[in-house]
Amino acid sequence: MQLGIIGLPQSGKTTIFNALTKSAAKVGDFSSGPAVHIGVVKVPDPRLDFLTEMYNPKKKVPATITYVDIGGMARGASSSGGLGAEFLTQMHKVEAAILVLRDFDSAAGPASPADDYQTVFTELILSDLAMIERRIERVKVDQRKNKRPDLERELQVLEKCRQQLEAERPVRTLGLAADESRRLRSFQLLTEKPLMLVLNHAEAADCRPRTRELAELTGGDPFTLCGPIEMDIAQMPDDEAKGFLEELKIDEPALFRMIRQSYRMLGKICFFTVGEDECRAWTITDGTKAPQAAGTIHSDMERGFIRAEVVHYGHLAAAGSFAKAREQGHVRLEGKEYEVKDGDVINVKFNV
Ligand SMILES: Nc1nc2c(ncn2[C@@H]2O[C@H](COP(=O)(O)OP(=O)(O)O)[C@@H](O)[C@H]2O)c(=O)[nH]1
Ligand SMILES: [Mg+2]
Repeated sequence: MQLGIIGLPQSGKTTIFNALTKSAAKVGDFSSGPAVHIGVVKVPDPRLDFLTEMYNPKKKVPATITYVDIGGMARGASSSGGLGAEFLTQMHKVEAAILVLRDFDSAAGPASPADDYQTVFTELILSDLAMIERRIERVKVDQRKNKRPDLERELQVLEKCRQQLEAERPVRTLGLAADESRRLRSFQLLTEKPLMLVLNHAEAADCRPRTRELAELTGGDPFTLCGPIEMDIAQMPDDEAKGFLEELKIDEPALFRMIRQSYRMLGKICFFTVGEDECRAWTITDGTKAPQAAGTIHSDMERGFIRAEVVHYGHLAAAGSFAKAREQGHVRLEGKEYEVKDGDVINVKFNV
């Protein structure tokens, strides 16, 4: 799972990236604008910790999320040739974007996250619109040479997108059918990707009014944090961080909330594999069937899938051992149509 962190310069992207990934990329005036930072976060999961204690494997392999700090989004990009090539390349690689909005006064000006949201949103809309219009022209040229029905269908989808974007609405909320989305896939439209809003507020500030304002403006539910505090926490040893959190009356690092929110936003879940060699968490899209879930482990497992032995984490933990869980009737055999659930512990039977 890859997410891109975007926003206007000096909004706190790199600070938040550092907090999420426990990195130490340069922030502030010394940060080179368009630099891209990539960091991999191990997803903390008490279920995997428990399974690891139970099986005592040689290796514990948590799920991971990759966060990409994508700089280089300037105000008014659309009027000067569009969003940069590097920005677009990075955005094409990520499944979703996290938009950081500055809610603290700085040298860049007084805080105005709602205006900044509009600025960024407009850039994303205009970038998609330019892409769609280019493609519409292209398809029309092709159609003059050769009237293919698939071109006609593509044109219909493109026109739908154009109307949506001209009305300043994201393609995401167009409710496209699966085959329509497929036709758009190669364009990697920016406003089709899920977007998480992060209100980056000043220390000890009451950000509730701003959060409400943004929620009304966007119809979403913005995530709030204070970047520098989170960055400090991320760089402390665990026990020190614990004391610090208690002192500030913060329940948990924003990193944890952010990871959960990332899973929710993208409709992702985890299943586990266990054994003496390794206990491991795997990320899949909710609704994935057993063979395709097995395919994330190894393509042979999907190709040669026979059935899966499945026990839910909760049952396994309560029983205390796989054998006990089996005695209690919690270990099931599931076939090709089984939809894997969050927390399933799975043993794939396959033959190639
Ligand atoms: N007061 C305050 N300053 C922040 C906050 N987040 C970031 N900053 C500061 O804002 C400046 C820009 O941050 P940076 O992460 O480099 O922004 P970027 O350009 O979006 O990557 C740095 O000096 C940060 O220390 C915040 O929540 N509150
Ligand atoms: Mg930066």
